[in-house]
Formats: sequence, C-alpha cells, structure tokens
Amino acid sequence: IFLYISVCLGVDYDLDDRTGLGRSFDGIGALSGGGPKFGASLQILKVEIGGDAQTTDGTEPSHMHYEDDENYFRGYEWWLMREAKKRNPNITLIGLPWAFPGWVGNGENWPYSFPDITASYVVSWILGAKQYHDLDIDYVGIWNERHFNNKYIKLLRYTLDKRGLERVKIIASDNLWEPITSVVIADKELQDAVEILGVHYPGTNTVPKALKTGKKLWSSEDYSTFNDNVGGGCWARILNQNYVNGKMTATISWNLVSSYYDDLPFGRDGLMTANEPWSGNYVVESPIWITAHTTQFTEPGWVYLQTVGHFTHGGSYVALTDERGNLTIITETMTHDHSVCIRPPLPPYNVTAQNVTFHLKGTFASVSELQVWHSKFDFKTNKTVLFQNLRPIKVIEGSFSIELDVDEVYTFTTVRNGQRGSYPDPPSSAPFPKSYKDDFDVSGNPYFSEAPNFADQTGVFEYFTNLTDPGPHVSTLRQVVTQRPVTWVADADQTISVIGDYKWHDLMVSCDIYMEAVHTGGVFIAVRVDKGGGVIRSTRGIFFWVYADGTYKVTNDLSGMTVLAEGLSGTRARVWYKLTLTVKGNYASADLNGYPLWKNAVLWEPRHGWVAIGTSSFELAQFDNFAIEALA
Ligand code: 147
Repeated sequence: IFLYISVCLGVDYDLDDRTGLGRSFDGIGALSGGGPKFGASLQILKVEIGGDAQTTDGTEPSHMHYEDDENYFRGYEWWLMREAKKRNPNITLIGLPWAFPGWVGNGENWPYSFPDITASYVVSWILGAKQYHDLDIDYVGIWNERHFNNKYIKLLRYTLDKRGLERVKIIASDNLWEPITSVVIADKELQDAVEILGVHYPGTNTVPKALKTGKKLWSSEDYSTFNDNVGGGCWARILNQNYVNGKMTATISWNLVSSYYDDLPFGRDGLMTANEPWSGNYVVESPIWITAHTTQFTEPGWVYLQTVGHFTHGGSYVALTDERGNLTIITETMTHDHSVCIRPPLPPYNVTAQNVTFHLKGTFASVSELQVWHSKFDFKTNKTVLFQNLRPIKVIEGSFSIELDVDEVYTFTTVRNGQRGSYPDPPSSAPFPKSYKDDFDVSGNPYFSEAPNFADQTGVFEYFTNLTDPGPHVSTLRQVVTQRPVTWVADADQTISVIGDYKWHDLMVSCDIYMEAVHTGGVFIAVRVDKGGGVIRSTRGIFFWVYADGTYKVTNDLSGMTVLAEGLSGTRARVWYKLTLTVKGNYASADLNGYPLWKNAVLWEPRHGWVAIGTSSFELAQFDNFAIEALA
C-alpha cells in the first residue's frame, strides 16, 4: 500500500533559490563543434597540442617538429577550432599536450628536465593560435594523464603572464584527484597558478579534499564509451551526476567525433561517428541528442541550484538558472545496465518508474509554463525517441508533476529557442574504394598538411614540395619526425601510417619511395597490417623494406623480428624507386622498378589488415604515386 501510494502520489522535490545557489556551470564539451541551438550545441572544445607521437588512435603533428621550426598550419585542430568558433563564437577552447617533440625533452623521455623549454613551447602554441587563426585559447593543461611537476606549472603560469596571456587559465592535472589535490592544498603558489582541478573518468564522484580547495572541479575527460544507446545512457547519467555527486561543473567527452578507422583502439567512442571520408557518410548518434538536453537550454555562466539531487526511486535531476529568471531542469532515469560507461566500474543501483512533483520556489514561483524536451531509450523494440519537443507543461501554483519511466531524459525549461534542427541525409555508407591512388599533387597551400585517409601511427607524414626537383616528384608525402618524441605511449622505433580497409587480404600496392638518410635509410610498404594505436610496436603484417645500404627484407612484423626473406636490392639514398608488393592467399612477391625482386614468400598470419607505408627509424623519407588495387 505504501508503494502504491508513493508511485501514485509521487515524491516531492523543491527547486528553490532562496537559500542561495550552487556552483557556476562551465559547460559540456568534447575533445578534439559547436552550434548555438543546433544539435549538440557544444560549449567547450578541447584539442590536443600535437606532439608528433602516438596518442591513442594516431599521431598529431607538432607546431615545432624541430627547435628552429614553427608552423601553425599543421594537422586538423586549427581548422576544427575555427569551424567551431564560426558556429559558436563563445565556445571555450582548451589545449592539452599528450606528447612533445624529442627536442623538448632534450633526449630524455620526460618534459620537465628543462621546464622553461616546455613552457615556452606550449605558450608558443597559444600565441600561434591567436596570431595565425585569431583563436583565443581559454585554458591549457599540463601533460595528459602523466606526471605533473610543481615547478613546471608555476613556470607555465609565469610564462603565460609574461607573454600577456593572463587570461589563459591552467587546468591540472588531467589525471586522478590525487596527488594534484593535496599538492595544491600544500603549496600556496601552486594554488594561485591552478584555476581548475580537472580529473578524468571520475565516476561522477569527487573527494572531500578537492571540495576543500575551493577550486572549480571539472571532469576534463570522460565518456569514451561505444556510441550506441547504452553510450547515450552513460552520457545522460554522468552529465547530471557529475554535478549531483561530484560538484563538477564541466564534463568533456573523449571524443568529439569518431573520425578514425573502427579497428583502431576505442572505435566509435565519440559523441557521433564520421569515419568514411571517401563516402561522406556520418551517423548522428544518441549522445549528440543527450548533450542537447543540457546545452541548448543553458550557457556557461549559468548557475546550478543547490536543490539538485537523486530521485527516491532512482535517477537524478539538476536545475540551472541564468539568475535573470530563466530555469532549466534536466532529469535522467537511466537504469544501471543501460548506462554503463567504459570506466570506472558502476556499482549496482535500482531505478523504477515513478511519479515526481517539482515545486518551484523563490524566483521561480511565478513560472507558469515550461517547454518540454524528451528522450526515451527503448532497448526492447525500436521505439527510442531522441530530443523530441513535447507540449509545454503548465505550472500550477508553482508545481508540476510528471510520470517518469526508466531510461528517460527530460528537459523542462523557460528557454524557448531549442530546436532539433534538420539536415539533409548524409551520403550512403560505402567501403574504402578497392582501387585507390594518390600522387600527393596538391596545388598552392593545401588546407590540411596530411594526405586523406592516411592515419599516422608513429611519425608524421606531411605534404612536401621539392623546390629544387624539376622532375616528376615535386609534390610528395614526407615523413618528417627525425627524433623519438617524448612519448605518451610506446611508439614504434619505426614510423608508420596506415590506410584502407582492415578486411583486405589479397592486394597489390605500389609506391615510389625516396630515402634521404644516406647509408642508414630504410623504407617499407606493407599489407595486412593488423594493429594501430598504443600497441603499434607489436604490429604484424607483410612488410617489404628496402634500405640505403643496398639490401631488402620481407618481414612479418613492423619491428623486423620475423624475417621472411632478404637479399640485395642495390638501393641507395637520394634515388627514387618504385616498390610493388603483391599478396594473394599464402604468397607474396615484390617488384623493384617493375622488375621482380623476390617472390613466393610464404605467409600465414595476419590474414587481413590495412595497407601501410613507413620508415625503418625516425628519419626523413618521401613517398609518391601511391596506389592500391584490392583484389579481395
Ligand atoms: C584516456 C586518454 O586520455 C585518451 O586519450 C584516450 O586514450 C582514452 C580512451 O578511453 O583514454 O586514457 C585512459 C586510458 C586508460 C584508463 C584511463 C584513461 N584506465 O584504464 O583507467
């Protein structure tokens, strides 16, 4: 009877500002978009400060490959930030390094031995953003999920101030709550240098000490969950509960868009998917619409009410105000199994259907009507609805009731300009073309420094113009990293960029190659390449190498441990050669400049994988007239 009454009559929840407000909201964002009142309407864009090293699904180029080098037009992040600002001029921008070029570490795999060099390197990136792209970076981090260093953080603050960048604030330390929290508490100077305590995958919780610092608390990286409807559920739960449980006022998704090959690590762990540049197909997944439930009806600078919390029968609610009478309430009733994120483990809990009554008090007592937006995940049938505009709800004498089912998200808001937006259907999905060519001939200043569809896994491959070469190889692709970077994970000792369809097994690949390292140079083309990302060192495949010492090799792995064949090739540096590798079933063969060099190498594993190009060490080398004919 009690249960019956509680379900029937519901439970009451006050939304009240008379006893003061909660923390100021800083936004919802994603790593590496925007758009006021359209789709996800992101409020924060966080990007990697490229460090020439592997950082999960590939490498991103540094603005300073070498000590005497500066270029603020590499990679895709500048373009991305500019496009984001066009859509939302107020979007908050954050930069964070995962890795650093080798010279920053001066030979050590460590960025803090010469902290002044590291600080000036990072500040250069912020200055370049302004000078070349008119982008104001708002926040900068230390070293993603790696050690921080007191002296470095203070020096970074000092260097920013000295260069007129007082407005750029520091986030630390993009790892766990500790040790940064204790160190900040113990060191007054560090306290002044750090603006935000940014933590990764906090599982919606904080620690008492972090609250005691009085700093803003952010979930500066979160989500990383496969973007199906359970991923949407994860995102809905943490967006609310990161504040309710952990007083975190910003949540940033790793990642923004899954625009990398599905078979690289953490495939489809983005808010949406767009990973077929050859077809143009993309999929707007549920996390986009879950984001909109908050972002379309709030702005950074709005303030959470203190009266936020958990519903009696599971789920949570938050409420925010602009302190000028507007009110936005977001509820979520995600069940455990439909909202598990990649990490940390989610302790069991129960959610059931329930009737809730909100009482609007204080400033909000006079609200008479609220706009209603609704999502409901249906895991049994295909009746999931996402971000639907329902009829406004009347608020009678400051109160309204709503029947909440499980796995639902509602927004109740005084903000009237939310919109689902519309867009034409994307092109259909299609496999990577079986016949593919790139001569890397890009006229003028190409918009991107990297060639389409190539995904660098160690080293950086860039468009290059041979100013002194009158011949056919004026425009090439060049591997440019010449020293092992200060790494984030274990990059290979070789450089490698992958391309194509992971399912390919029988194919012919050809490429013109040019070694620049005299005597020590080496380059390869490869097929059936089976791994990328953080495990790149153990990648296997069929690798055809030629060396500047006049030899060739066929190996079964990138590291060259398993040699299938070797011999003399007569190859040397500073001469162009055409390499052709053909693999069918259990046999491989290769041509050099159109003449057979070796044949009938016997292959067992891997059975399929990407195509790749690369070099035998961190060395300069060029590639041209790349071509694939996939047979199956
Ligand atoms: C994070 C990284 O910061 C991201 O670049 C990306 O790699 C992301 C993928 O989920 O993961 O790093 C973590 C890797 C492992 C754990 C936590 C964060 N972990 O095992 O707890």
